[in-house]
Amino acid sequence: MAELQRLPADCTVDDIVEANQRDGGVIVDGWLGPGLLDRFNAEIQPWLDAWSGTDSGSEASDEFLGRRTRRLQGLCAKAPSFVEIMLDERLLGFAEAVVGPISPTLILSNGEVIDIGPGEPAQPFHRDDDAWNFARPAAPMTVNTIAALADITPDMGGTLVVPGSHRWEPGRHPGPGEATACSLPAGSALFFRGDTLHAGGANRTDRRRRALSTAYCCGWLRPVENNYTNIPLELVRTLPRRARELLGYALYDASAVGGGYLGYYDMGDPMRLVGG
Ligand SMILES: O=C(O)CCC(=O)C(=O)O
Repeated sequence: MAELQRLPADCTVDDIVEANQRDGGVIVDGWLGPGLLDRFNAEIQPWLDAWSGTDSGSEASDEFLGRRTRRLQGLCAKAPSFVEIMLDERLLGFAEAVVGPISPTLILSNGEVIDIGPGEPAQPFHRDDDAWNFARPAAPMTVNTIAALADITPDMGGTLVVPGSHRWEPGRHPGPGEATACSLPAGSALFFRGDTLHAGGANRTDRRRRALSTAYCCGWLRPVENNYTNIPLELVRTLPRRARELLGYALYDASAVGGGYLGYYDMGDPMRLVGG
């Protein structure tokens, strides 16, 4: 089985980019130090305790997210130390190097705690860029990191990665032995490109698998007008449903045409925020 390279915490952005060019992903051991990890874990705990189930407004999306998996978004609001994580220079340098050829700026695509519960099956293999499956860019549109918030072993749902799959033709599926399951001590992280096949692994243990995904995408992955800031929510709530959908308050579910899911409101259906 092909394994991913492991780099030390004091590695350079170039080391991360180079390993990604070759393998599609790399592990940075000790990416998040123990102090930051403790603070972040303490900040998210009440939110994890209050989690009320997987309910994104789409059955297909719920299946993909996992019904036994607690997920949190809106992390800048829920966990102040997330700001420190999203500003990490190794992460930003990696994102700029990978996405830079097709976008002069970045935008946070997703900051998400992914806490896989016992008995959760593995996700289907996917590429993060396939959320925008109609696009044909000359470089990946996204990069992602999966950081272990507590020790993660392969049998707990360690991320499955297919090394080299960023160079595969579309439609090729990994055969037996082509994927590797990440083993990540707390604080270590997988750094990978948006065109690399990966999946959350099956959790065959009685422990939860707690990880943080921090993903950046091209700054142009949005409409010309910022409908979310330009129109007050109180006004949006008074508009016809079709108008609310057209302003972006509908979950984008392109699973029927080979795409992904976009626009979650706190892992749920954004229409809930503006009147159901
Ligand atoms: O949790 C993981 O290890 C990967 C999750 C993932 O790829 C996803 O939810 O899209």
